[in-house]
Amino acid sequence: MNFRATIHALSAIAVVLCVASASAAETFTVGSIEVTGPWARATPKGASVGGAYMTVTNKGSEPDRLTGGSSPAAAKLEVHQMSMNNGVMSMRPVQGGLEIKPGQTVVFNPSSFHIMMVGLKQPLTQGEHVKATLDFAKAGKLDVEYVVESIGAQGPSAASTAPAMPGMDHGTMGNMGGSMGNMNHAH
Ligand SMILES: [Cu+2]
Repeated sequence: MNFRATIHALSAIAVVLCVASASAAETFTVGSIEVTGPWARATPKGASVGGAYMTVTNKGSEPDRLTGGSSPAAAKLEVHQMSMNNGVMSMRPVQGGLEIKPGQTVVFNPSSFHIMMVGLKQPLTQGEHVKATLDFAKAGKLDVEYVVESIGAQGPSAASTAPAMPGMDHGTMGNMGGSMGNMNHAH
């Protein structure tokens, strides 16, 4: 094998590796609902809540709603939305669940919709997998597994290219009853 052939062989390997990591996101399906690439953020010691994210697609012809869920790792799972009010980032539960229209894809990420794991039984540790069951009004229950990424992660490690959003780290919420800096948590 001459030098040029070796280079070609190496770049071919690099391409294969890229494709492999990009398609590593796991997909979970129930009825017309497809959940791709679930991930969660590691939490600091003592945190009572953690954020979990994913992409949800409704491949059916009727609307569905994600109403919440459960996990052995937390007391309950709620659907939350981040929003900016008068320059202050706050979050609130999505009342009645989040509607996912036919053909619609909703991306849950640290700056908009997220699954809030409320009442964490232990900190979420980077690298671990957290089992959870999501409740869809129409499609029913879907078992998924969240891969825990670093505390400041903006996405799953295969796609962590989202811009950083300072001041919005779930970790800063700490205990919901305690000081939350500029984070409001509407109930
Ligand atoms: Cu939240």
